[in-house]
Amino acid sequence: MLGSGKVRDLYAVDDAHLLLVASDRISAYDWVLPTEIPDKGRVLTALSAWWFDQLDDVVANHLVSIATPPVPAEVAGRAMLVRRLQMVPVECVARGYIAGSAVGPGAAEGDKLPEPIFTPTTKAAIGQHDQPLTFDEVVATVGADLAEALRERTLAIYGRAAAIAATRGLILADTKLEFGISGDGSLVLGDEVLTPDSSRYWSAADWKPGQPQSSYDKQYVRNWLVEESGWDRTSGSPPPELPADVVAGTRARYLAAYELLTGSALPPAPQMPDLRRRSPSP
Ligand code: Q0Z
Repeated sequence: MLGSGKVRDLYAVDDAHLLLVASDRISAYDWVLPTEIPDKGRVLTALSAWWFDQLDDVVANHLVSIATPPVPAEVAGRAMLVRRLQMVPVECVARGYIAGSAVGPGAAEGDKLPEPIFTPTTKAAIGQHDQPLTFDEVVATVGADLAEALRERTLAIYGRAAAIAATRGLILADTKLEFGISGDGSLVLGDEVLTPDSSRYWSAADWKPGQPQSSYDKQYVRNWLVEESGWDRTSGSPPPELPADVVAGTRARYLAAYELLTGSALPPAPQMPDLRRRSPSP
């Protein structure tokens, strides 16, 4: 294995390719919960692939294919075969609404910004939090030309994605993107994109400016953890197992996000080919 995040794992395939595997693990309040959400990895993988396709006239991307058998059945449908890039060490965030960040005077959580803004951050190690970067700090890190290109591409992607989400009744409040540089020096969109784990989607019908909004998927699990489970998140002790109904409710929300955006049901998991020898045909 080349690396792992809280809920994803990265494997080397060859000099030019990697396998990015989305697990069914879920994180909340900086913990990986002890209970998996069935199909979450396939939802995030299929949704990323759908967005790469939607955006392919805006930006090139690293996706080669969704790996199907002969990769092991356990990862089929949740592994992306990707081009190996030189990753840019900046998390590129675009936001069109105020959420989960410091709020200035005259603005409140949930408000729409006058125009979308680029709010880059550091790429923190596991267990650390990403720290905000000024645009000048991005320039100092990657140079002025690349910094300008990151800002311009990030806002172009956000603009297109938010417009698509709006046609499905969803507000894309913000999104976090990662870019890399390909062999020919061009800027390529990498990682997972526009999933509920990297983006805040809100129901447009339920949006009320000036207050915190319910994020599409994890709010449900967060609410259970804090309001019903008896767990004290300031205690330092790990969160409890999720009960079956909370697993089912969380899974349903991930699937609903996929279905709302793409207009289709999540395809069934790829099946392993049956390699047993057939009886000779007549
Ligand atoms: C992505 C990450 C994960 C841990 C490296 N196309 C690419 N080329 C080179 N490197 C990467 C990619 Cl996507 C790359 N990460 C993020 C993913 C586990 C870290 F699954 N790190």
